Amino acid sequence: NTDMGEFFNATVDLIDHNITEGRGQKTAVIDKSGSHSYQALSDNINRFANALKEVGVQQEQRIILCLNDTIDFPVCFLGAIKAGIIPVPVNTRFTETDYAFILKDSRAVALIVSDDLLAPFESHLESYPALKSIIVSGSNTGEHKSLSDLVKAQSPEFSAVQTTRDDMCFWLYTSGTTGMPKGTVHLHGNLSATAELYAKETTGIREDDIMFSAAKLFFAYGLGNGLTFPFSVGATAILLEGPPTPETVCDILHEQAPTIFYGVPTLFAMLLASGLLPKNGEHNLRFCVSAGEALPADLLTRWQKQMGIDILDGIGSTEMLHIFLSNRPGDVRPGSTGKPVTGYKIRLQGDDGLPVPRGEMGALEISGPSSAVMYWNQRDKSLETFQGPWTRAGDKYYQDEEGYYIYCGRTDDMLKVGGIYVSPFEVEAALIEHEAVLEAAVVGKEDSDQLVKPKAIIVAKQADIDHEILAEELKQFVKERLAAFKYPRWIEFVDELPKTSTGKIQRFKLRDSV
Ligand code: 3SK
Repeated sequence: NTDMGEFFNATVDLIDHNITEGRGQKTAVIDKSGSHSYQALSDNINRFANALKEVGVQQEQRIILCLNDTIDFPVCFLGAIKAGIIPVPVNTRFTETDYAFILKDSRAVALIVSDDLLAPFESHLESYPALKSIIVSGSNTGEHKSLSDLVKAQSPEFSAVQTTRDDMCFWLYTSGTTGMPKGTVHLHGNLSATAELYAKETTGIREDDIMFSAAKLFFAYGLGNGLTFPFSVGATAILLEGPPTPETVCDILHEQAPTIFYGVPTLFAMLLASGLLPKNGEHNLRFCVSAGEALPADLLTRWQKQMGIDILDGIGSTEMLHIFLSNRPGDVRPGSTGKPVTGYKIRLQGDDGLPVPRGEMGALEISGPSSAVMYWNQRDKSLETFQGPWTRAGDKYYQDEEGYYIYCGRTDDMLKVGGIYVSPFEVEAALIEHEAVLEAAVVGKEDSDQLVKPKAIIVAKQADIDHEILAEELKQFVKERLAAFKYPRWIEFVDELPKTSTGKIQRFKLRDSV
């Protein structure tokens, strides 16, 4: 059988209908530089695809995108996909070590990077023979090629290469408890599956929506919210280049009048505390969406009261690409993650590997059409996570008597802080580097909004050291070494850490004590 499967290209699927259905002049993206129409977006996607060919990138080769949220992100991401080239968007806050690993692991042949994000790559550029082109977005390109010059010089015509739904399309790197990030391999059909089943069917997005995601496009959550979903219905995406703070987010809510806002619980809590939110009746929001960490019931009710609209809490994963379990408009149960998104199956597994009875806690597994196929170069980790049609999430849930799913924590030691994974081992390793620290353990502790943040338990080398001064010093010490959100918000000093007879820290005892 030589049947390769029907032609399907994710870029063609997301973009072309907007032109054929007469939305060429409609605004697709609003970013710091202004409004960009669907026609301009489509033309620049084609120009970028041509540019990649010109610099010698071949179909199925990988290119790294380390880009801020501006129009350049969708142009590069979708341009590469149209040419059958594999874009690998990476977290703009990864460390130099992470980038060095990703360049090596992916054998990327090109790096497309925002000018202000180039520095951590500079020392590695010579070390990777596979890396042939560095293309810089922004005006400070230095000795490198300028993205805008390269794109401008190309034709706006480009025919998509022959791909199918099952062709490799893009990768997203995700962090684990130990080791380096894992390249999660997604297929061409996966983006449209999340748009159809979650965004359209579950939440009811529309062509007249203006969508604003605080989560950046390099996260699976942000990629759906700010790119796949708006383009799938011909809506408008607002992109925020800098960090989402109460000030920057509220400016957008006041001035650009989005109809859907996608956030994470930590940000919703900060927005409520800021006093900057528009009043009920003074905003254009139809609803909000929350993911990344469980949304506490109290936070949801305070938001409903102040804003007069719902937050649809859901859970997704990089491996499943977007949300597979969610509350729905008109069916929101505070304190729960809702019910399975149509087209996805959920099961909860007990320690014996069998499904748990209703009401009992089990490890969450998902089966659905947007699942990644593997982690690149990581056979053992792939086998653990991708079990035939089922994908393991690493979360524990139970299902109540009415079928709603209630979050109970992680199956591993990972913490989700502001929607982003934090490995306690990484924070411990940073703490241990301080000359006054003998041993360190990091666990999750709930703050006053019931949102988990890291707490460190420290054994100091000197018993008589001033704990207050050392605690402040250690917080600063971690902030200087890791992404700032990973620093321990609380530090407790103890004489010794609870350990097993083999010397392993008994984290559950520390968790109980916090
Ligand atoms: O963290 C989540 O819940 C999430 C949601 C959508 C896509 C990706 C992720 C990790």
